[in-house]
Amino acid sequence: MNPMALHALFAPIVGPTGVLLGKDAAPYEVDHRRLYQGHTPLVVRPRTTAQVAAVLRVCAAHGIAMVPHGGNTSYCGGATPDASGTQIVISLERLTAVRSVDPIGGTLTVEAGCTLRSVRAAAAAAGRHFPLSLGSEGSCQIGGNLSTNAGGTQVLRHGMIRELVLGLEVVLPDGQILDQLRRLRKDNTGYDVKQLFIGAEGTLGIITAAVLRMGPAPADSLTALVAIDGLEATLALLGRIQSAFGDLIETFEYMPASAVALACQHFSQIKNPFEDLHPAFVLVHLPLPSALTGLHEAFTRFMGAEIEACRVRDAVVAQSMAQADTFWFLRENIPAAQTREGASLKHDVSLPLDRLAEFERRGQMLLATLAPGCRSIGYGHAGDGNLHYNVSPPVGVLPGSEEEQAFLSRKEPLMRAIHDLVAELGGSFSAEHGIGQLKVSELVRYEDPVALAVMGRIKQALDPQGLMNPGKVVVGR
Ligand code: 2HG
Ligand code: ZN
Repeated sequence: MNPMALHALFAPIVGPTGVLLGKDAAPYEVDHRRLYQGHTPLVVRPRTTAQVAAVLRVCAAHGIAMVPHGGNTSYCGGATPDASGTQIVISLERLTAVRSVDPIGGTLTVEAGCTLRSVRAAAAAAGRHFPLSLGSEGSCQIGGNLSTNAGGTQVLRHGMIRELVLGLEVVLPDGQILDQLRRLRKDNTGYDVKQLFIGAEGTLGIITAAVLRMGPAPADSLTALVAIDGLEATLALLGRIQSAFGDLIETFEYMPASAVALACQHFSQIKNPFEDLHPAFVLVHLPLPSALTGLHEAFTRFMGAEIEACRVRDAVVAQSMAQADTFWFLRENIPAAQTREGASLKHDVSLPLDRLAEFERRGQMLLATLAPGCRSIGYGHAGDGNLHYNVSPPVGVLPGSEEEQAFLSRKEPLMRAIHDLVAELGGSFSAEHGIGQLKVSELVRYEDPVALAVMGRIKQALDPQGLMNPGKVVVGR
């Protein structure tokens, strides 16, 4: 169907400002990593769940394929249409209401287009805390976070976003509204249907609103940067620090020297707070409840003993919010630093914790054989077993150069070797970034065939016409 015919179908539902054509649609046609350049005849921007439902009914009646679109921060092209020009984009950006806040029950009912930052601000305004933390919080939207089952830097304590959801509202491919916006901690009423849509990347329906769990707002917090020998020592520290401080440990992020050096190089405001560039660093964060006093002193004593016993090399506890922010700035800008450095190959892997160090060791050996001289920037959420095992070309390789092309040509064999190693060690090739269009063939290769068949049957049952985000996650099933 041509853009004007589509315009005539959808403008009456969402109004003239609710549809975008031509160059206005361009930002919705490319993913933020610029891996995929698609083409869409029309972007539809509903304002209400009823409008989303009406749009989906029209799509179902006319066989129009659609791509749900949030803040466009997918690492896997999950929200980008293909190049056929037949898939409309449905942007949730105008569904931005905070429908209700329940400070007693600790819940927040928000619409899909709210940015993560605005959700966290709404929780803070209610004297609570929404414990999902992502570097992209200013632009990513909660509907996208839910659709990809987002992780981030607080999974160790709070789990992936799935564990923060009590209720969901979803528009199904036929336009029916699934209303599961209950605010209940206990609700064993048959299959937990809403779970199907969390992490489905918009292939089964469009999430329009959610009931989220908020936690208590911390009275105080402690942020520290620890210098350490490497990943093995880091994981040993995790066990001891959890024994000492239990679930107070919210963030435990691993950064090898290669990652810190890159961040310092590309962001002049980042300074290594230690005199030396140690082999590795750990960012530790604990929100502190008001009734538990003396934790700062206990943490300082704990770290002193660790240094004394040569189990860690050094540690700095932030003395102010501003200093804590500098530690967070360092961690959160490693991906941006790697982008500024030029091309890189990303591997978003997770391993059982007792296999993580072996993965890193054997990964280095693979790299030395398959891509000699290349740099592994393997950092991330070590506390929950998720490493971003990203690879940059040798120092000095310029963006756009022949050397960079030679580096990129190693992508497939390197990825295969790394993902095979992950599979051998009982890990996942897609820890938190999802499948999108980037990792569909990896899913087919590594997922249990029975699980793939179940996914295919669910897809077929809910979206028999195959109109919801085609080409993503469960292609050809
Ligand atoms: C992070 O943890 C993000 O900073 C990005 O998940 C990771 O760029 C990446 O690979
Ligand atoms: Zn991450």
